Amino acid sequence: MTKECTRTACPYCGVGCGVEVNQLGITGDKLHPANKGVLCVKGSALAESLEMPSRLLYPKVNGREVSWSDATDLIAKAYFEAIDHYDADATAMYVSGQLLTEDYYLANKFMKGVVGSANIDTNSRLCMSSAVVAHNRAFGEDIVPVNYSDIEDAELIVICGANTAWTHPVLYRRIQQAKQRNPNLKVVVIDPRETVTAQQGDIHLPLPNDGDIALFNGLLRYCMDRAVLSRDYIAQHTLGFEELSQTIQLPSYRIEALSERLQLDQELLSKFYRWFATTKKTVTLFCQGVNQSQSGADKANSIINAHLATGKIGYPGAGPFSITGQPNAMGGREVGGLANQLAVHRGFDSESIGLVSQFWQTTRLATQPGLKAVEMFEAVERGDIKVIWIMATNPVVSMPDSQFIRKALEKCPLVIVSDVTEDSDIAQYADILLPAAGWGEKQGMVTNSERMLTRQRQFIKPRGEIKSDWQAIRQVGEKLCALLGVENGFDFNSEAAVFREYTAMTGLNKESCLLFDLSHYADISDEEYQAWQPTRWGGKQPLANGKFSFPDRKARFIVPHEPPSLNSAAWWMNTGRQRDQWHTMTRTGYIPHLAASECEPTVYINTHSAHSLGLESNQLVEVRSPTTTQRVIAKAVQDDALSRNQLFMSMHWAGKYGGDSQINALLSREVDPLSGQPAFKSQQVELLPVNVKAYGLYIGSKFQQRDFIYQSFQCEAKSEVWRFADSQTIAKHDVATIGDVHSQRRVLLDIDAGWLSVGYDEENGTNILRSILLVSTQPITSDVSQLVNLIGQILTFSSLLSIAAEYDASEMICSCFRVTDKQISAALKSGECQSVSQLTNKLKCGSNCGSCLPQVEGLVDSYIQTLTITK
Ligand SMILES: Nc1nc2c(c(=O)[nH]1)N[C@H]1C(S)=C(S)[C@@H](COP(=O)(O)OP(=O)(O)OC[C@H]3O[C@@H](n4cnc5c(=O)[nH]c(N)nc54)[C@H](O)[C@@H]3O)O[C@H]1N2
Ligand SMILES: Nc1nc2c(c(=O)[nH]1)N[C@H]1C(S)=C(S)[C@@H](COP(=O)(O)OP(=O)(O)OC[C@H]3O[C@@H](n4cnc5c(=O)[nH]c(N)nc54)[C@H](O)[C@@H]3O)O[C@H]1N2
Ligand code: SF4
Ligand SMILES: [Mo]
Repeated sequence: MTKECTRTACPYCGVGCGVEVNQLGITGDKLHPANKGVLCVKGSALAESLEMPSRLLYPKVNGREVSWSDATDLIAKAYFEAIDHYDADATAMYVSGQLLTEDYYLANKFMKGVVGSANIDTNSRLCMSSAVVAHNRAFGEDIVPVNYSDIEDAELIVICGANTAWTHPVLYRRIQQAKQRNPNLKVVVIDPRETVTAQQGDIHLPLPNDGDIALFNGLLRYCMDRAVLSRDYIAQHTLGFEELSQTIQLPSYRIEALSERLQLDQELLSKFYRWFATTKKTVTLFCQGVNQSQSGADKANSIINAHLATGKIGYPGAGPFSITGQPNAMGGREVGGLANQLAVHRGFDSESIGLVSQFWQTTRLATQPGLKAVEMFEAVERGDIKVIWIMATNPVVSMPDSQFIRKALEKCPLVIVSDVTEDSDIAQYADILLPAAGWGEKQGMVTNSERMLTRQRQFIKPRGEIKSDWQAIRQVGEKLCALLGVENGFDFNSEAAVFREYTAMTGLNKESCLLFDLSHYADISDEEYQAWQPTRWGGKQPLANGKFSFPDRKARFIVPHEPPSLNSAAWWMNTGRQRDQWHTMTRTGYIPHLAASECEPTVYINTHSAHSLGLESNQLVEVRSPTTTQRVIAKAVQDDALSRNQLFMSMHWAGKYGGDSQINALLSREVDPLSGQPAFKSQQVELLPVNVKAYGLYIGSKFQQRDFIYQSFQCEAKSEVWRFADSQTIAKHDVATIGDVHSQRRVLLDIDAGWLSVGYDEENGTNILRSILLVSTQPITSDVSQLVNLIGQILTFSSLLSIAAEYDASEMICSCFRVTDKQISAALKSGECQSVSQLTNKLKCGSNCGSCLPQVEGLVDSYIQTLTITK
């Protein structure tokens, strides 16, 4: 780490918090407008993330280290030969919203400008593409018309399909603070699950899967019947309301019919409608519960319709607010890195094709949209794509039908992967593996959810032969230009030089109706680029003048179509995120305190449904795809946040952490036909009990993997934790085939429903505890952090007994200080603590990043409720 203070940006979510790095460590940047010094649990763990195991340091071809020059020769030649023998569309690139803007710009230029194919798509297809379609259809451009400060100005905040308390925690904290300042501010949460976000709302509407369009059409109907639509705004600034109004006049959108259809309490529903209709300053936040659906674009448009029809847009405290997932999802959209965009908010119209060809000085420009993510991997599987370069994303885990994606890549003649670790699942499919500079080693620009550009800055010297992604593309780009005999379009010597060309390109929009134009930075000097301060484009309030980006300057209403419902399905699988993990765990799985809250692949199920199936808590179950032979085994945990037929699993479990229990293996490739975004949140599945004869838990450092039916891994500070299960009994004499115990001394104890093996070494006359192996016919539910702490300690009879006694489940609430729900309840019950602040003082929970405060508050609230009931 450098000695000076470096101001940079967090590499995780789209809130885009500023981070300060100095000798003392990594903290929130007090001067950054997005977070003013605050970081969430993931941001607070950034220093630990720098200790990544299995860091990839050298380029490799078929597992053998090679020079960059040899690796990039091979890549350029492969692209050239595929273009020459087939055509440009026989090649592809699949990139990521975690690239920096400069990386993204060069990737887009490489594929669309030099290779001559728009087969460049990105994991933002899985994330933001429905919102992009909705913005383009309604506004004529992919514009987010809201800033974070609108949260503070609003009087009603609607959170639809977003678990903001967990996924955008610092933004959520701003909502909570705004509520403290303004007691009139109301929060409504629309989510089929009663998430932590929903628990904290004034109203929670637990709508059925994909019920959003009906809900928002019903809202318009309510406003229309009560004459509270903004007729002036509709007349002056919009088109298409007539057609929409015919739909919303259907009897099925009357509140009585809706409340029955959506199984929502009519009083609650009309309260939400009344609040929306009567509150001028209303912001509607939405995220993946809206976007990741067969009708994601229509869902997003139904929200935008409601804002346009009531004129709630274009002034402080109002507007539809699509929050971005990844740190630079927005930057990628600005660059134009999706297959159906050309560049800088432009599509494949002839004017744009002309302007972009001229700007890039190319005759090879792609002139039609390329393949969207799912289609792209289908083309790979068919053999139509001969070379694919995958950068900063892990599609063999994160794409739907991930087994299909694996098969496709196995068939592909050349797979190039740029990653920071060789442990990632995608790295296993690479013919050529390129070592990418990760956070802290690379630098460039990112744009957050509110269009604010922040510099990520380098503060660690890259080790080995690590290079930034843009440098890898530059090398290949230069070589491909030479092979094709075209002028070198990659003569950049720094990120600043790339940024200058990119911002100059956005000047193509100057004479158009498009708002996006950063060309005033085209002459920025290297020093100015270095000293860049967080800057938002789009002015104080984009769309404030009611002028949209269509030639007639009017916004469009879209008639949204309701998707088929999964209400009658036996089991509906909803998927998403946990508070403490990031995506496929490659950057958070190895940080012990982040791994402690959901410590094995888990399927959440309503208590009543679990009972009716005779399922005990923590028993393993099998989730099956109704259409393929895929199955996933996971621990069943009862959760009344879910409706009767709804299941929930997190998307994170991957690599050695999740073993074969990766939910996306089951999910179908069904997408929104308009955006191509997969329906990750609404999939039909089957649920079956699993015949388990033995449940196992191993804590130590030398687990021997066997062909168990289930296996998962949790990283702990002093040791590894493995959980496993088998359909065969595991007898005591099998002990040597599982743990490291055969090389040590051990004690074997019989315990309730199983046996326990404790491995230890004798050192200078004392016995040091090395491993604990527990096998039981019953699910094992102990809080392993207590057991882990025993490892390395002197083994005494009492520690042995405490191991045997330690089988009690608890939930990790505060990851920073490892405080469980049990400890909190005990402090409340004993009367020692009666409020969140007392708990924070005593147990420290919530006193670091504050990400768990909503849950701590929830525990205090429910404790107070039980007191009232017992009184
Ligand atoms: N901790 C953490 N934070 C993250 C990430 C992470 O990996 N970990 N990833 C980042 C990224 S890339 C993204 S895209 C965001 C995602 O952020 P969010 O969208 O907030 O997170 P999800 O958990 O994917 O899904 C949100 C909610 O949608 C609900 N939902 C499901 N179906 C429906 C429906 O039909 N209608 C409605 N209204 N709701 C529905 C789910 O129950 C879930 O609670 O998070 C970002 N932040
Ligand atoms: N079931 C289900 N599936 C989902 C979702 C869901 O809600 N449910 N959400 C979807 C969404 S919204 C998203 S955004 C995706 C996310 O899915 P992915 O993008 O596949 O997930 P990550 O784990 O972030 O993958 C990033 C990869 O890049 C590597 N990496 C990190 N930094 C760098 C770098 O600087 N350069 C390079 N070259 N590599 C780097 C990491 O090691 C890792 O292998 O998942 C999608 N999949
Ligand atoms: S909310 Fe958390 S993960 Fe998101 S940018 Fe801020 S610190 Fe990073
Ligand atoms: Mo995302």
